[in-house]
Amino acid sequence: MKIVKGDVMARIVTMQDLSCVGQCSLTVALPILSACGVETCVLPSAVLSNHTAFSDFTFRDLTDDLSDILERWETLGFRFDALYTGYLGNARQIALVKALKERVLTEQAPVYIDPAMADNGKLYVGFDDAFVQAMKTLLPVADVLLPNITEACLLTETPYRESYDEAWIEALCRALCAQGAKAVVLTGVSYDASTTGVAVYENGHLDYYAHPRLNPGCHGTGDIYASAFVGAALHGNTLLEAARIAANFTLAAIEETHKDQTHWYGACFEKVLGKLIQALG
Ligand code: PXL
Repeated sequence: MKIVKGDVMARIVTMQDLSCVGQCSLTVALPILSACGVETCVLPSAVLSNHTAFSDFTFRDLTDDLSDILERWETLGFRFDALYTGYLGNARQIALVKALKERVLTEQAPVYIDPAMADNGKLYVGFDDAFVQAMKTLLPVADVLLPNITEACLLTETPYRESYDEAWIEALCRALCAQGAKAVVLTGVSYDASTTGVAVYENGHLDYYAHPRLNPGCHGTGDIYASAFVGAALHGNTLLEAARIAANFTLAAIEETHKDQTHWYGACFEKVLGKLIQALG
C-alpha cells in the first residue's frame, strides 16, 4: 500500500526491542526506515544490553510502560499510518499489539508482523511454546506476515525441514493464511545449494524471488530484511517488488560484512543504506 505520498510525511510505529549493542531490532529499523523517508515512532518492547546471541545480556521488560505510553498516545490523538512489529518481550505484549491496531492506527493502516522468535529450527533464548501459541493469535492482525521457515513451521505446527520443494512451501504459506495472515513473505527459502530467496504468497498465489546464497550469513539479517521490506512496501511497491528490494539490500549488507572478518554479531547495513535509497528512487 502506498503510504509515502508527495510532501505529506508518513508516520509509522514500530514495536520491538532496543538491544543497545548488536545491530538488530530498533537500532536497525530506525535508520533503515528513516532512510526510506518515513517518520518512525517507536515502542521499545524491552531494553537489553545487547542481543541474546552474545554469551550474556541484561533484559528489562517494558510491558507496563507500553500500556501507559499507548494510553497517553490515544489521549494526545497520535495516529499512525502503519504498524510494524518485531521481537516482542513476552506473550503479554501480543495483546498490546492488538490494542495498538484498534486504538492508534488510521483506518487503512497496514500491519506488518515479523514473528521474530526463532531461526535454524530453534527458538531464540528466552522464548517458549506459550509465546509461540500467543504469537499465533496475532496472525489475523497481519496484513503481511514476515516469518522465516522456522517461525512459519512453529506457527503452523509443521515439523521443521531443511530441504523441501515448492509444494511444501506453498502449503506452509497457505496454512499461515488459513490462520488469518492476509499475505506471507517467507524468507530463507532455498531449493538448491547455490541460491536462496523469498517466497511471496498473496491471494492464493505463490511467487518467488531467487538470489545467490552468501556464506556465511549474518546474525540480524531478518530485521534488516523486514525493515527494508516495510520501507519499500510503504512506497507503493508490490509485495514481490518490495521483497526484491529488501533482499538486494540485505545481500549488499552481508557482502559488506564479509570484508570485516571480526564482525560476527550483525550485518554492516549502514554502509549500503545509499543503495536502498537509490532502489526506492
Ligand atoms: O531479531 C533478532 C533478535 C532481535 N532482538 C533480540 C535478539 C534477536 C536474535 O537473537 O536476541 C534481543
